[in-house]
Amino acid sequence: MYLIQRLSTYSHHSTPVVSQICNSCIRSLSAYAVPKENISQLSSKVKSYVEEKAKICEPSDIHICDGSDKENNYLLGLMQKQGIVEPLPKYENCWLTQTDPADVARVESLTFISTHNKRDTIPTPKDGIKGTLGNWMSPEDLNNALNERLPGCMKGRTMYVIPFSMGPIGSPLSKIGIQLTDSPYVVASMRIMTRMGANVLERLQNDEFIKCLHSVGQPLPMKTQPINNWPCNPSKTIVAHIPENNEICSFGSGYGGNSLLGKKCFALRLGSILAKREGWLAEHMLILGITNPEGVKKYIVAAFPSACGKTNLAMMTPTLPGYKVECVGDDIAWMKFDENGILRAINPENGFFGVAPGTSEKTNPNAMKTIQKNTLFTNVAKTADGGFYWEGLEHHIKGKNIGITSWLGDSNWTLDSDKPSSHPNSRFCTPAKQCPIMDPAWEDPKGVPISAIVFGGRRPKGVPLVYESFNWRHGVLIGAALRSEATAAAEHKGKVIMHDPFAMRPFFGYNFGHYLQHWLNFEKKSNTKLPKIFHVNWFRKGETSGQFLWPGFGENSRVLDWICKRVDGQDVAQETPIGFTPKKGTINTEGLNENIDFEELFSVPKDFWLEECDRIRNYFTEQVNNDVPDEVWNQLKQLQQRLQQHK
Ligand code: GTP
Ligand code: SPV
Ligand code: MN
Repeated sequence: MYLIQRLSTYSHHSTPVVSQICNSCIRSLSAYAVPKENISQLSSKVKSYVEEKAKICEPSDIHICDGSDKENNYLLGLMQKQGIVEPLPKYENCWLTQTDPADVARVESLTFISTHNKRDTIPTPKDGIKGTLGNWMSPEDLNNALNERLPGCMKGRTMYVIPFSMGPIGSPLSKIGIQLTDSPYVVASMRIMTRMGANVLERLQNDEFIKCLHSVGQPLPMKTQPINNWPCNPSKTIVAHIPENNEICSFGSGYGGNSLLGKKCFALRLGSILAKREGWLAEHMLILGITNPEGVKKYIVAAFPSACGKTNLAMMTPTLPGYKVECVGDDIAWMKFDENGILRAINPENGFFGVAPGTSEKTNPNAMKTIQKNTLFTNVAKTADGGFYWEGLEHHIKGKNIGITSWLGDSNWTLDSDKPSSHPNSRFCTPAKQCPIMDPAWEDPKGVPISAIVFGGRRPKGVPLVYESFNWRHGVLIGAALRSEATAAAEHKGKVIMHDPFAMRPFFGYNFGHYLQHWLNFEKKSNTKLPKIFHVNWFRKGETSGQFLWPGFGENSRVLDWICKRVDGQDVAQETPIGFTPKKGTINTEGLNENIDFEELFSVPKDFWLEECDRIRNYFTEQVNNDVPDEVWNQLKQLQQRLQQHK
């Protein structure tokens, strides 16, 4: 039994307790949002999901979101009153939120996947080794964990029902979810990041959907004052996935990938499971289109770990004269081979949840244009004249006498302060359609045809700017062996080089060994035109200088150009033990104003790479153990042999 708030106002009920959601209640509760008539006609499946969870969580109110402007304005106004957001009057409809500093990033250690068979979810690590390829929980333990947390967790709060589509509504590649949440911030964010509202329910009819439950885990009245008016429950946080039920339950965090459940939980973790089952790929990849001066266009996907440059590359302004880059997506790609054997990709998202620090007119002018309106900023600093500020925007304030309040509320923050103005994982949440270089086909239900797959990470040493795999199998090894310097996007500390296979380590929905086999299997299918596979590294530093050897950002167009030439089969590559690198002089340097040490940038140091092989072998042995496919071992052995034979 659960209450529907303000029951006194609903005089048609004879008792204050209802055991079913009454359509007329729903209509009244959403009155300000002017719901379309059909919103109150929840399908029986949605209705029973909402009823089941409301019974447990005991919200005092239920609000079916229709996705309208009116509803959004109402929610923003409500949050302003509650001190959750404040307007940034320098721009149009832009808002700033500061979270509790204990809730600022994804929590990988508290993210679980629950299946009956543990090995379906994670490989069994070698004896005595702690697994790092995901966390498994038994259904019993998860049941206990949720029973300890969920009952009454929404008391005093409104439960919002968010119908959303990952992918363009109606695309054969799209999927629908229903997220229940007690956070209006999550509603406003989901409205930007997904296609959300009444038209999704219309499309859903009585079909199945992904069930997403989210609570900040702080029923009212709270026992202690929330910090920054940001309710959360870090000591009880859990982000749980139950693939068998197509279900996600997230408790205790209101931030990013922990709470916007369409993104990592649905589109990647459950998505990768559906993809394996149905023969497609759900990947942590950006999607871009690049057109050369002759007007030839190619689409490329690229997997880099969190905070390693996907948003930057996806929206880049090429410095190469005559080239054009257009954006399809900046974080997630759903890809499927079509009936002609062409790999086609859609971006399941509708917005960008981008890293703010480092974003500027110089590094990403298109992102700067995108975020001038209808954008939610979280954990960035603000200027006294109602603007945003973060590391990388120093030129906005230098020489001006503008006060800055840091994300932690220090209103005397200056460039000399010893703490950064913004959290390193602070983000903007902004509608994709506002990006001035969205690709004309970014919402094409068929998806865009992919010519190349690129892996990359932050590798200060040893890894060249770009190299190409010898074939698909070797490319799978390159993805599996991906390593990168830790960033602030999760709870990791320090600059250690971590293994992050396929940039998916935090996002695998099932056993990584089985995932590798899934990738390898595409080679065996007849009639698939397999894209070429590459590895890039914008972050190599000079052995003596300690400075980046490559200017990056818009200059990365020169690397994309080389990749396109290889896709066309041009003779611009030379063989090295690790793959093909550019022949001398084949990276187009037209208009490049910097002196680049190409010798060092492309060197393949033998000792470094032999050590890298050892690390990868150890990693596979310790972490993936019996689930490493033979072909991956074979590829690693061949790499090592090529290195040993190399002078
Ligand atoms: P998630 O949203 O967490 O998945 O991250 P992302 O991969 O989209 O990362 P993003 O593009 O936001 O990049 C984050 C950081 O990488 C910023 O600090 C950028 O300044 C830096 N960065 C991006 N591209 C380059 C580059 O080409 N060179 C260098 N040196 N830094 C870069
Ligand atoms: C990432 O960490 O890869 C992100 C940010 O894209 S979050 O949505 O918080 O996962
Ligand atoms: Mn990401």
